[in-house]
Amino acid sequence: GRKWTEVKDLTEQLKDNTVLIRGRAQAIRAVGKKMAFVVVRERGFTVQCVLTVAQDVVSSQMVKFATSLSRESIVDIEGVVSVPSQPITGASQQVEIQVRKLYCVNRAVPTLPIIIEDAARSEVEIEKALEAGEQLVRVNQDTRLNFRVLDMRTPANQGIFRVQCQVENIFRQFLLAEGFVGIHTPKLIAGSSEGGAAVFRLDYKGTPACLAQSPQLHKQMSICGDFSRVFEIGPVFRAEDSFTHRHLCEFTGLDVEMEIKEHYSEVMDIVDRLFVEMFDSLNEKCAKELEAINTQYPFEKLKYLRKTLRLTFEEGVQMLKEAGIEIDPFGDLNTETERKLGQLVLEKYGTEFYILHRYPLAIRPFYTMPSHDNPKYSNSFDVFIRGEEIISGAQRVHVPEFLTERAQACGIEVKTISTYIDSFRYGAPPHGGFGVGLERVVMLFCALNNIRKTSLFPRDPQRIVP
Ligand code: ATP
Ligand code: AMO
Repeated sequence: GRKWTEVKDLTEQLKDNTVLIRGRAQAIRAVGKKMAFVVVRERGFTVQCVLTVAQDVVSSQMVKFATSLSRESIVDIEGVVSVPSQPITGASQQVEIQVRKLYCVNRAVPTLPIIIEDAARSEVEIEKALEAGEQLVRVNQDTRLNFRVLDMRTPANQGIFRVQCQVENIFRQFLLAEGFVGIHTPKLIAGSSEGGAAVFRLDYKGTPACLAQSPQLHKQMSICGDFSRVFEIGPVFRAEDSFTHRHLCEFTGLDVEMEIKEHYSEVMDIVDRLFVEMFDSLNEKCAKELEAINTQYPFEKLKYLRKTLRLTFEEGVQMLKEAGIEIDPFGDLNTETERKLGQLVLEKYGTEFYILHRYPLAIRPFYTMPSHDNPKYSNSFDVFIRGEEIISGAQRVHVPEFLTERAQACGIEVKTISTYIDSFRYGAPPHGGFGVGLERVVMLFCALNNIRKTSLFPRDPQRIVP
């Protein structure tokens, strides 16, 4: 086979070398009849290719052919790397290719619903361009999602989904190294796993069933089956009614469940070490991807401490109170008070990543363990990035009689979860765990304003295509 060079690897070191690349014709520009420029993009990186009519090297037909290419067509280009005297503005790579051969591998249609160059610009750039009277089609979120295959091609999106992959990778590698076992639990289940209304109901060969709202029940049952420490990466379904910037109807859950010896802080210790390692690794290994995201959606690097800050819910309520915001000390935070508390924590402790624990029992799911010293509180926690929740976790009730009582008190139809409750009758160790929303981690690490940006093909209350 022939030797191919990746666009991202085209640097000055290759000056005067002949290279062969494959990519998309992102932009095509003719200069008279004797010259043409084709910007070729491969996975978010771009290089300017130059065709100049010269005897025995480039014919005028070839220049004409180049200018007839439709944007986004796949092209193979062979040429010589050169270093222009002036910096290049329209491409990521600072070298050019003097084209010798050009093949069109496959054509795109001539009119596209999204022009990648325009879709890749930041809001600030778009404003400037429009002011300067440039012709530009501003693409809104819905158009982007309707034509996601095109939208995905922007450098920022190429970055986002590589960052997402790394989050998942670190999650897995870290937990494997800590002795956790990866499992897969069923997504078709008999009853709702979290209680509440946000469940997709379906017909399971004549029996009513649900799509799993979390792996909660089965990850706990795996602990009863002696897999002392488990994790799962899988789909989670929530029939959310509200159309918000951070709720999807299908998302990817990163779940953990583990035996605990003495205290639910053992679970928070895992969160702490896992996420510090994850953020370090993202900053180091995904520097290029983060830069690409930052170019389109400018954001400040996440501020986090080497040892994650832990505050009790009571302390949080107190901090809000001191800032003049009175909330019910046994009620839940809402989006606004969560954000406000995030701000206060940042001002006081200099971190945008922290754990809030010992939540009021009344606002937690039925399987949550009450605090032994005060049953109005619970051995539970939420974790926040930039004032928004990314994780919920807790110690669980492991005594079947008490679990039944708690389920009833929370209005759960006990018979739909009887096999779950029964699994605690054969001897169950104390345990706890947590669930992370993958899309939320990426959204908030990069300070993006909408969870749809971090879901490849988002499902929300109004969207089930593409
Ligand atoms: P999350 O908390 O992120 O929604 P969850 O599954 O735990 O995940 P809920 O328990 O439904 O979700 O919501 C927790 C908080 O999020 C609520 O206290 C509520 O204030 C806030 N929230 C949920 N939906 C909305 C919404 N549509 N608009 C504003 N705030 C919302
Ligand atoms: P919870 O319901 O809080 O907890 O969900 C865990 C995490 O999942 C994410 N998340 C969502 N992401 C996108 N769209 C949604 N609609 C959505 N809902 C939740 C959030 C949230 O923190 N079984 C427990 C976890 C446990 O205790 O182990 C649970 O499901 O990031």
